[in-house]
Amino acid sequence: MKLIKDKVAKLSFVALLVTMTAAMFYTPTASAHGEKSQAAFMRMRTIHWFDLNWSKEEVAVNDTMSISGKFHVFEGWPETVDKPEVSFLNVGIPGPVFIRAGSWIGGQLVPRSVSLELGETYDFKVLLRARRPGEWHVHSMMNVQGGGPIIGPGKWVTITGSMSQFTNPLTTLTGDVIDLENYALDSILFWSGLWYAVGVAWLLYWVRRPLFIPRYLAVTSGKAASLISSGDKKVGLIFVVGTILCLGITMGTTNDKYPVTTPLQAGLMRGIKWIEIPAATVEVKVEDASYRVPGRAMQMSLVVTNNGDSPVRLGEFNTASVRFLDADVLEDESGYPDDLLAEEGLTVSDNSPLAPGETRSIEVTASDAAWEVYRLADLIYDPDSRFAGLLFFFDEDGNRQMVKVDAPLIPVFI
Ligand SMILES: [Cu+2]
Repeated sequence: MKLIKDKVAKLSFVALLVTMTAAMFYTPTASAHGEKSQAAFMRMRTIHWFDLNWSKEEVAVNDTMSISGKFHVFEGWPETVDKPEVSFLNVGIPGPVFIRAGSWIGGQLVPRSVSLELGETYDFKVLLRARRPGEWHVHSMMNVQGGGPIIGPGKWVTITGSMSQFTNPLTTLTGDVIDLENYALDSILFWSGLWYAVGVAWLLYWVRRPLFIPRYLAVTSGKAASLISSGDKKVGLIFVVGTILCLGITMGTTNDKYPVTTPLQAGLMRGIKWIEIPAATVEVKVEDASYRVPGRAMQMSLVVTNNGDSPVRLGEFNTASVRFLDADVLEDESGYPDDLLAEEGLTVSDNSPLAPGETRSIEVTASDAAWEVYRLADLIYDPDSRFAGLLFFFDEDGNRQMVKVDAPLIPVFI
């Protein structure tokens, strides 16, 4: 009876091991990245991405495309998220379907982390080279240490061709031309395989013993020492000595083979140039703001003062990459992703040009299914329900002014 139980326990353990191993190798194709499940306040109150441009919608393997635009680092950065003192400009794509050929902030190459200033606006560009054919959702993204990845808008991009054609040639500092795509792949496979085999052998050696309950009983009855025989100690020693010998010998041969190596470069770049934006001459005060759950609409009561010298109209409200436009003032011609664009989503009670010197109270409604689809409405269940975003005002000549809003949001359920 005991024997059978032991057998069952061992078999279950092996089955578990096999399942876990299989799970590690099971990588289903992911087409999106859970951008909708990122907390709404993270998307609304940290990095505001705007003027985004994806240079291509279809690109062949080995060809390049770029994502460029601007991002505003919000002053009202949430207390619960670390400040963007160590940030890395990235892209959100499902695995290495592109390689990043270069990224720039304020015209400066940023292969490393950068320090960003709250309240400033930066322009950026990421150059990508297509690697794996398919249809992929391509986002801009900022990785913030202590804050996680802050995702920007995503657009579907198709990569055509065949992955076998992909090459990633590179000249090393010692003058060798290598293809990074398969450089030293044999060594990588060999070492991964070797340590995997050693690990499995070690596990199997111990798994064939009585498992948890018998061991537990032996330990509690003070016979723990009897669980490890002198044979076990010898085997353990062979593993230790073997591992050290193997490392020592191969380290020598590897050093001979690659005499010059430099560590991966990782430092922090400060003093990244932001865009000098003249202070906005339009002043906006949020009197109150509410979100009507049944109507999927956010309503703001604003007091707008035009301190400039030309009449302005409100054209856009941008929050968490969703753009609500007043079609009378602004039409999108940049090919912005449809699901993030509410072309007629912005309704203004009186959007006639606001004359210089004039102050007006307006009711602004931003309504679109995106509130629910992009799960921004979840904001109302936060302990600190605040919304934030960018308002864009335009004068007759199309000059744009950006005004930030940041205010509590009160939900209305009826
Ligand atoms: Cu996505």
